[in-house]
Amino acid sequence: MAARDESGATEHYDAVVIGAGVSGMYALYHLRGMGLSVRVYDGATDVGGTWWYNRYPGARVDGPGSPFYCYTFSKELMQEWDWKETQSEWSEVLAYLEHVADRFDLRRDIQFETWVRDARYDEATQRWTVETDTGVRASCRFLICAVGALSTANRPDIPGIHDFAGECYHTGRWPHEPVSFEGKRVAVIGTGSSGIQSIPEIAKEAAHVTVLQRTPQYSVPAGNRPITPEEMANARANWESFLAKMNANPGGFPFDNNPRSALDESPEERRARYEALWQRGGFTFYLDGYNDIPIHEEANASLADFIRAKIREVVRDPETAEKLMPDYFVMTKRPILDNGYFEAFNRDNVTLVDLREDPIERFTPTSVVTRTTGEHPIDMLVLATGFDAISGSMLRLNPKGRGGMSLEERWQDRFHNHLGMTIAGFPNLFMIHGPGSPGVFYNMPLGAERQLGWIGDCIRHLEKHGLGTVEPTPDSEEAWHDELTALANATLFPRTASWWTGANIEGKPRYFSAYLGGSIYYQRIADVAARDYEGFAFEPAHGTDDTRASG
Ligand code: NA7
Repeated sequence: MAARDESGATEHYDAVVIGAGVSGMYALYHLRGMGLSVRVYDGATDVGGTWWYNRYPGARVDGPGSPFYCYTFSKELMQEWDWKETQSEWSEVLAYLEHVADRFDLRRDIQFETWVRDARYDEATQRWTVETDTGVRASCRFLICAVGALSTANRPDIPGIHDFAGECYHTGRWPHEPVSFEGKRVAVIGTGSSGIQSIPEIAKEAAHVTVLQRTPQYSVPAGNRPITPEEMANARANWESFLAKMNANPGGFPFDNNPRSALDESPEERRARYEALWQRGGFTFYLDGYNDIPIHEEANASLADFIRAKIREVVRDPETAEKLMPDYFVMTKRPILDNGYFEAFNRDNVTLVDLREDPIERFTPTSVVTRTTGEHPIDMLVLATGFDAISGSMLRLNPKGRGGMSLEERWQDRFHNHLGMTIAGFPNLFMIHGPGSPGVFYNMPLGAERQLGWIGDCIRHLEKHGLGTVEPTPDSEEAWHDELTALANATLFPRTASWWTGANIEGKPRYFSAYLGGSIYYQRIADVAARDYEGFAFEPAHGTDDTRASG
């Protein structure tokens, strides 16, 4: 049980975890296993985080997929869960996470429907105080921010949008009640993963779908298929060897990426390779291509040209096909998988509006009005407009560190951090999948486990040496920034406007904030720990902490 103060107004824990998604659930499991008292807060009614919110039609795992998008900490869990498809639907991932919550009795330490609205550090007590919208106040030594890299919805501010009187849904905040599209005229803004997954599904039912596209995208057939009992049996029987491969692979999946350069092969050989991968579909299309596609312009063009030719082949109307032609370096925006996206434009009930030549002027209560084609009457608006990604949820939490300094102030020009987990001036605060970490470039359940392994060891280090706090030095933050910038600048990623570079949110610092080193990252953080947490500053514990929970 947690300790309570005499008035009962503040609950005391060793650690508070904000967020009960994939990362927060594991944070609870791991820290509780270390004997810490832990409380998790989440605004939702149950576990799942991003999978709890993103239940729009067509929402599926759109990375390398099942059965390896999963926790690895429990071999028994792996042995008992049957994944149905390679690209699991949101409901399957959510069922898995609910099973994990049951299996490890997580819910008893999670307070749902509770939004953390403030987190403040107190230098005298070396503790954080967390305030929630339900009136619960908690104090803790360690604040674990598992707030999600893709959870703060980006809602476009378009004139008249609030006057629109029809139904309006953001894909990242999809209603839990069934949404019917039948007989309705639906406009979808956005053609990222969420738009591209949902448009073909909406088109099957709606009277008409108007796709409002700002940036045409590359997308590849998802290649979704059932996972056979033999595949599941193989994954179970060889779990250790899969795990070793996952830990060694740059993205955290058990694949051997093609190590060859696209420029080492002839155009015919390249086309043959791309064609075979296209027929198979799935995220490995991008990974198995060639190792220099995200690095070398010419290698990149070979894949971009191949996908553009595919779009021209699939889309029957040449004018629509041209509007759908992407023109950035392929893979430098989040690579997309689809189930019939380009095919949807061959339907009579789907229209494409190219916002680059025909921008939205305004909404009326019953329509969207664009500059050239004028009024498009609609009954429903779907905002597939993405997220204030990577840093947005930390800034929404806006913790206050030493001297009351807010994260908003600290991060005005850049997301200062060390190792993607810690921030100078914010002692004992740890981020999971925050800026500066591999985050969305890595298998996220596995990445969370590996970061929390490091955080747990760091907490043990404090305990062992009677230390009260840990935080990075500003110099180590600078060095980390230089390291991740050098990695990014060796690729084509920073040259494209994307949510990876903060370009989708007005006023956001514009730079590539993820650590692109893949598994090198885990070696780097292990090395820092092995060198007695080089780059970190510690404070001795202030006397006896009599508010420490009993565990
Ligand atoms: P994304 O990838 O950020 O896509 C958002 C889309 O919305 C993208 O096409 C944007 O165009 C478009 N957008 C955003 N704001 C506007 C405005 N104001 N007007 C027109 N179009 C706009 O988000 P997703 O939800 O699709 O995917 C995010 C991740 O979630 C993904 O990795 C999946 O794993 C799940 P832009 O490209 O910025 O020109």
